[in-house]
Amino acid sequence: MNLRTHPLSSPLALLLLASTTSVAFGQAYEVAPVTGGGRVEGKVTFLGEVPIKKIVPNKDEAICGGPRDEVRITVGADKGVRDAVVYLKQVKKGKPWGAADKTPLLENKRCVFEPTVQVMRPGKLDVMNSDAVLHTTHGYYGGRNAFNVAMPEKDMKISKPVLQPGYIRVQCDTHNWMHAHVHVADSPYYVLTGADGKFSIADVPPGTYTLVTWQHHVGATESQITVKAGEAVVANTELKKL
Ligand SMILES: [Cu+2]
Repeated sequence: MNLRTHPLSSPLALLLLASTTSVAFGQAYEVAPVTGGGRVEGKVTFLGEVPIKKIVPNKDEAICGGPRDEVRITVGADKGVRDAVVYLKQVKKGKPWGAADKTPLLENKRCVFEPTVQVMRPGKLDVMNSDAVLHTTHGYYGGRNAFNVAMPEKDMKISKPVLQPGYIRVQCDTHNWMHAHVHVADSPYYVLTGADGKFSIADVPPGTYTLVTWQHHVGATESQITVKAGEAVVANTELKKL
């Protein structure tokens, strides 16, 4: 398999790429019967030393806590990477989105975003403040606003429409160490890796695809895969931080 790290894997380049591709390839996904669907499965690993960032809260310490180390890549005992976004790029037609789950939630909790990484279909995103301090949840598609929600009260919840596929970088404008990552999918062919780093994407129409593995510290890693009717193709990805 031809595995390569995308040359535009710096965060800025990735943002530019995400915003331009979603404009250039903005056609809506079409649900169509899948004949002889196959599966893509594999494991995302990181073998290097886990990168750490020192977090030093400088306000609201009673709720936000004190200085601490934050891992930039969540790696399990078997080197599996949790919360990598794995998806097939720009699939034009295929399986239905499936039954709608509950509205996705982005929670501000003890001055950390939960979840830190999520993938959602286009739709509503609930933003919630679970702390008795002001949080200002600000999402960007590249340099453009996706949403900007100031929530001064505990238990406030505000629903925002998030309709454009692409990557949204989220920060808190009140607490500069708070970051989250929301991917708005352009097709149902996506998944978030579990704690063991494994993933599986089912009902893929036979064909050749670009498989993208995105992790917020590493960026995007792409590989070409070919799915044959009724078969599973194994696509393991080892993340490399350039
Ligand atoms: Cu905040």
